[in-house]
Amino acid sequence: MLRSFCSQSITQSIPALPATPRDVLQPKRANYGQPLALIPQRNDVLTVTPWLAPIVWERTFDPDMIDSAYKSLNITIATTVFAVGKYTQFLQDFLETAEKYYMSGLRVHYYVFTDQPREVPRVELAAGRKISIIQVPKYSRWQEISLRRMEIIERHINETIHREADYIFCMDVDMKFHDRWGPETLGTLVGVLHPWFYEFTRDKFTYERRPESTAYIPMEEGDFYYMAAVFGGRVKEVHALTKKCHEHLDKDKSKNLEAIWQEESHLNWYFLHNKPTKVLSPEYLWDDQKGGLPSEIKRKRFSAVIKNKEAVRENV
Ligand code: UD2
Repeated sequence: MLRSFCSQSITQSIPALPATPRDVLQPKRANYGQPLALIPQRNDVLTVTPWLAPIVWERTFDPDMIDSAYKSLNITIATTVFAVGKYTQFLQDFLETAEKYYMSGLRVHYYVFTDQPREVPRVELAAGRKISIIQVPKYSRWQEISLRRMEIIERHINETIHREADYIFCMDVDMKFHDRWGPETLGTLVGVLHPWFYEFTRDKFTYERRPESTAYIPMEEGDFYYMAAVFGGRVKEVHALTKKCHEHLDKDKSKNLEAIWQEESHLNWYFLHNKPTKVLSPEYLWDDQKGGLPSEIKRKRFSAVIKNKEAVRENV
């Protein structure tokens, strides 16, 4: 049934791009501050994982140098966002703030998945940026709407995105950008630390704990608790991620199982077994319900807005 979705693309098309942008950065600026081998940029937070992936916090990168290196790469960043049912009300703020802060100066192709294409607001886009609207069904439970994103993204990457973009970020819609979110976030496979769990030890993480589930993580395993409101990477890697999570979601469903945090539980399983090559700090995924920022969070770049769950969800 899902194969028959109407795929409606608006605005002009951008030419197909090489699938593999260079990994070696060539900044155009030479006059940046020297990195000093004996002086860490941050001594209050972990800035590299045990598998040597950077954890991106304010002051761990030079934004001007990063911008000048990425602007010459001519890359396109696909950005998927689902707005089904009453969640269309979040699109305007999401898109308007993204145009202000998200990947400024780079090519961004938003893919808005919705059951109500007419409700997608017309937002003025900067040069090189475009929106495609893809119609999807509305499932009756919010959990189903949320978890089905994996299979829909998998299919859409297969059908079009693999030709249209180099990198992809998949994002929740009930969110707003507040500050720079730039190409320092790009990597082969990217996860984000959950703002409610980054201070905790692994036994406190809300991983799926039932061994019958494909998302099962034993108490003595786990690196971080990643939030499913954002994940990304090279298109091919994110395709592999969504495919595996979709397979696992289906396997569980056939046993009448739904993981405790739906696709977020499966994402955490995936990142445990396929380590992200870059991890974003909670600067990149804050939750407004947490209130003020603790001292380690120097900038709130993107955050979940406070919403009345009973009012916006299909079921409670
Ligand atoms: C939490 C996570 C979310 C995801 C989910 C797991 C937060 C802030 N977010 O989300 O990342 O892991 O749990 O199930 O903790 N959506 C619709 N229409 C609906 C329902 C959902 O479009 O009726 C889409 C929309 O893009 C939304 C996303 O699914 O942003 C996640 O749903 P949610 O935001 O209601 O779930 P929430 O906040 O509990």
